[in-house]
Amino acid sequence: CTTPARVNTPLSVITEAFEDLADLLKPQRSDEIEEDEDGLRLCDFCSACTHVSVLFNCLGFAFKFAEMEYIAKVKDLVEASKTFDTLQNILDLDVEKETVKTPGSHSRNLRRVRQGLDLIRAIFEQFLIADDYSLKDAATTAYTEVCAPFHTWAVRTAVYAGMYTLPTRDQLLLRLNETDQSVEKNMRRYMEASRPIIEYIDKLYIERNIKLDW
Ligand code: 1PZ
Repeated sequence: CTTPARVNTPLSVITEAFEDLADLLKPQRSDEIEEDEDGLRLCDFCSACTHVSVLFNCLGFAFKFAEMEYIAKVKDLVEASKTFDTLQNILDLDVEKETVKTPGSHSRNLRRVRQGLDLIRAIFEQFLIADDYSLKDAATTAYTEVCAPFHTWAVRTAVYAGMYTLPTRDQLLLRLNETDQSVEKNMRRYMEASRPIIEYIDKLYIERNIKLDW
């Protein structure tokens, strides 16, 4: 069969979703006088996060658990978006109820999804350090940096064991339908776009005097 000259790869779909989201964070030129008080809308955030799911299809069975975890957290936020308009709204309610860190609360799930987005960013960053760097090593370093400090011993052990089952670099490129050049471009674009979003989420907690050590 033939391959079209330009196809939408899974990675480019994710990247574009986060670029669109990052654009929403940029101050609107037209109403500069008044600061945008509402901030990011939950439904916009969720629709970008939903796209990440396609990445999991490339990882194999060992990461089914991570996939289910991630999807469950995003799904909770999608549900929340039916009642709450913005990310700020869910934090404000949990602050009021003192349930920010309570397992299953929207604010806790938002923190987990944010960690997932940051993990992907860190994996991409590691992946691009060298052409011969294995996905396993890239993912292990990224996980150790970004998520391991916040996970239980049992989860960390399972994740490190799962790393051995990750596809090779070439297998990943094949599954993602990317070349060395296109993957670099798309990963860098995701890294750029996700950074302000991650920072924005962190700021929501910090502004409410919630430390980010969990
Ligand atoms: C293409 C690169 C592939 C690299 C794969 C690296 C995968 C790392 C997987 C991390 C699994 C974490 C699993 C479980 C975490 C749970 O302890 C917490 C529990 O939260 P609680 O319910 O206590 O509030 N759950 C999460 O942190 C939810 C989100 C984790 C999933 C992140 C996945 C990121 C995506 C990886 C690339 C596709």
